[in-house]
Amino acid sequence: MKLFGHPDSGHAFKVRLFLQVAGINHDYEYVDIHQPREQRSAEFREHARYGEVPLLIDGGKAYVQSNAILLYLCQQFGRWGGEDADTFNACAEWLLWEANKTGLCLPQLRSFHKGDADAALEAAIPWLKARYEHDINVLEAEFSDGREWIIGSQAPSIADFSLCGYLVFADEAQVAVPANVSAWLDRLTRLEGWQHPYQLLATD
Ligand SMILES: N[C@@H](CCC(=O)N[C@@H](CS)C(=O)NCC(=O)O)C(=O)O
Repeated sequence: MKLFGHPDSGHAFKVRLFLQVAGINHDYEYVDIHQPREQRSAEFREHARYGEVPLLIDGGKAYVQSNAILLYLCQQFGRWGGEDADTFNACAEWLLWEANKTGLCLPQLRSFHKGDADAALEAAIPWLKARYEHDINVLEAEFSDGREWIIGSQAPSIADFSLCGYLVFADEAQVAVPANVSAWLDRLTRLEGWQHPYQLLATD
């Protein structure tokens, strides 16, 4: 299989980190998402339905949308959330939560503070910060029972990989990470295969 990504993309990061930690053999291609779409490789343009990273090609088929790719992969391997229907559903719930909660405030706060967002975003910053505060407290409360991984399993699941996609950029988004979430992020960094997105998704 082959993954297309970019180091600025938390969406691509969650998929590549999963592939690395799970030890799934794959090729990786850097896509310069800061270039106009028509300048990206023909293979990428042909398969990336929405023109975005991540794109996964497996067995000649194209898979897009980071959380949908994670759901596909865990089912393929029957692990990391794909063990049984209940585990899969628990993961799916967290992936949908991520897309609509931390995934809908952290990337925007980060873009704003990095200076690569539209100036119009400034008016929404207090709203995005309030959203983040609410969402991170939900996550913090989840981990208050001392469990190591979000669905309570012995090993991380795709839900952990999804949730960390943009939380690893909390410093760039200029938001605080509370203690339980911070400890969980530290656990992720100790997994074999862990690398920061700027290394893991670099050009070479
Ligand atoms: N909902 C999508 C979001 C993907 C996305 O926004 N990708 C961005 C990078 S984070 C991208 O490729 N931007 C370049 C472009 O749209 O041309 C997912 O979960 O994969």
